[in-house]
Amino acid sequence: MSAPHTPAAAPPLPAEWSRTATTVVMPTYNEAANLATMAEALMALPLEGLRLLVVDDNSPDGTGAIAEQLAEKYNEPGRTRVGVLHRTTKDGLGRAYAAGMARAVAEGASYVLQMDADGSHPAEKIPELLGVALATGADVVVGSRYVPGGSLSDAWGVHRKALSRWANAYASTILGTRVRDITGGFNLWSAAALNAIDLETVDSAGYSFQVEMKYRALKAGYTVMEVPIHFEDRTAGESKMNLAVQLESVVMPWRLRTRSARASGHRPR
Ligand SMILES: Nc1nc2c(ncn2[C@@H]2O[C@H](COP(=O)(O)OP(=O)(O)OP(=O)(O)O)[C@@H](O)[C@H]2O)c(=O)[nH]1
Ligand SMILES: [Mg+2]
Repeated sequence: MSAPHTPAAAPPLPAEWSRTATTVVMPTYNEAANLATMAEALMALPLEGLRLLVVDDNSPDGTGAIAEQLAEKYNEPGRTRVGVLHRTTKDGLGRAYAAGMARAVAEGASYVLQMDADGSHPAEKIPELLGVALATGADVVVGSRYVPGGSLSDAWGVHRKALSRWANAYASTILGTRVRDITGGFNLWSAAALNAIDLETVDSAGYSFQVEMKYRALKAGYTVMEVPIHFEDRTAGESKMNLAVQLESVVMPWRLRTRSARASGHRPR
């Protein structure tokens, strides 16, 4: 007798698409409680070409060593599925992403996906993001909390939700973009877009990286598509958000706007 058939939540991608070289770049700082679960969810996806690159800033809780153990667990001779980029000091999420994305492209990724290590971003949405990129030719696909169908964790109170919405509207308005989730951190990039953005010159050390990257992509003429996601509260561990990175996020949209106006020879609006 054959095993009962459980329908998949979503149809798989065509086999050829599932082999696309896609690297998930995951910055970590003290994510020992979360990393193994994240890796397991990613490695179980029906995406043959998927790799994980952990970018660890010498986490005191031993996340870097856990990442090495995961590499040992999932890598096979001739097939690297998990890589680790060790950096010496905590240098901000933006810097970790820029280094990891550059490494991923140098190692041959056609697409790079940014993803937090804390369980906030839904791994099961990755095939859809990749499918949208491949089907439409879009070079940037945003996993979006703020398009219809997108949502925020119910664990977030009214104030936190309002602050997140406000921060998003703030950056979008100053920069005059129509991206609904410009602050979001679950985004897929083509290697071509990353090359055009020139990661080495990205200014943001912290969370404003998300805004700066999308703005640079738009300015370079790339289309940004948005796919709805549900954003969960972090599963375990502590937030790394602090006043310095929040201030950078307040100032950065103005800086980007001024710089862009100067480059095009116009006075800032
Ligand atoms: N390598 C590296 N990773 C970082 C740094 N700061 C944050 N991260 C990672 O970036 C991701 C997002 O950071 P979070 O602290 O979750 O920030 P957040 O999502 O805005 O805040 P909460 O989810 O509320 O905790 C996580 O995977 C962090 O471990 C850093 O300086 N270096
Ligand atoms: Mg988080």
